[in-house]
Amino acid sequence: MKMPLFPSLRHLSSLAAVAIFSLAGCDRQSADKESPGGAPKPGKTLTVGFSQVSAESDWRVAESKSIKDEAAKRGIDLKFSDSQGKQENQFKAIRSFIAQGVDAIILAPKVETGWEEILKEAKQAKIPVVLVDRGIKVSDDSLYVTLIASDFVAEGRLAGDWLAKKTSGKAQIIELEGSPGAAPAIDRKKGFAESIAAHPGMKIIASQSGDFETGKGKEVMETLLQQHGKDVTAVYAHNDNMALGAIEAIKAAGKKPGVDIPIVSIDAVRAAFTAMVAGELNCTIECNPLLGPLAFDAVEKARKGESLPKKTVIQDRVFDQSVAASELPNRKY
Ligand code: GZL
Repeated sequence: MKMPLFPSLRHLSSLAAVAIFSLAGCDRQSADKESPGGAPKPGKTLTVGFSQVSAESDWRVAESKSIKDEAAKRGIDLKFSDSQGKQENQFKAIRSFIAQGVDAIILAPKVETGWEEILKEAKQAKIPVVLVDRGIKVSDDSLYVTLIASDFVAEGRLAGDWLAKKTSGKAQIIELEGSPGAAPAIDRKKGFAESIAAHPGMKIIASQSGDFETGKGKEVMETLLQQHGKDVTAVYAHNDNMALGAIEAIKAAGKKPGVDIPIVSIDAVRAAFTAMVAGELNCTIECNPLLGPLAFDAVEKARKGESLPKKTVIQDRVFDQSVAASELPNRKY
């Protein structure tokens, strides 16, 4: 409201009315946020903001669907924001959620770092933040309520252990890495390296990011085949989509993926099972994206002021060609 230099009685009374209303509003809002148990008012629809990385992979698409389906099932008003792979856009989305006064925020963080400031703003606004899928590095872990994610280091180790068995501990490996700075890329690299360190005959001869995307995975594999085509004997991809891109590149180079060059990847999306049935992919380590139910359980617990573990680790399984055909019909994503 624009106030004149010398306010009349009329202006002052309307100013007072605005002040009372907004205080009441603020009081009501903070009451909503801090009401005993924090439970939303009976009949009040819960509003939750979800900041998603992008739609870069089958895994990501499945995760978004799980969150949206679960919100619909619970009658929750979901504000969905796709950041097109840019952390800056995730900051913008979270600021918008705060301005809208959402009851909670679910965040799938693109990268591990840079979250202190924006999460302090959410904490200031008394809006609980639930992390799904990827972890972050912050000095104060009270800035988020809980993290629901797989153990990416373990996934990398499982991939390395499987490849060691498949190649009897002798392999010249091309590694297709996920997005730079993303927890799964950092930790899957770490776990795989730890596993193959036990096998002197296993060596990573080249490693480059394909950003978790099929197209980039293909491009990177094409380039690395030009440089290392004569030496490479196996491929490790941080996700199935990059492995599918690599399969295309290997075929274009006149070699048989899964036969001349065994491939192990991570996610266990349906397309990976189809590739294993076709003999073009050898093994995929599951990384379950169906996080919607757990995410909203955490939101509802946080709203009621119930304590939550700092991290809930999703259990993952290993699938190879021997089980691909029988498992394919059971795949939910
Ligand atoms: C894992 C997730 C990764 C998937 C990729 O939790 O962050 O990002 O493995 C996705 O497919 O792009």
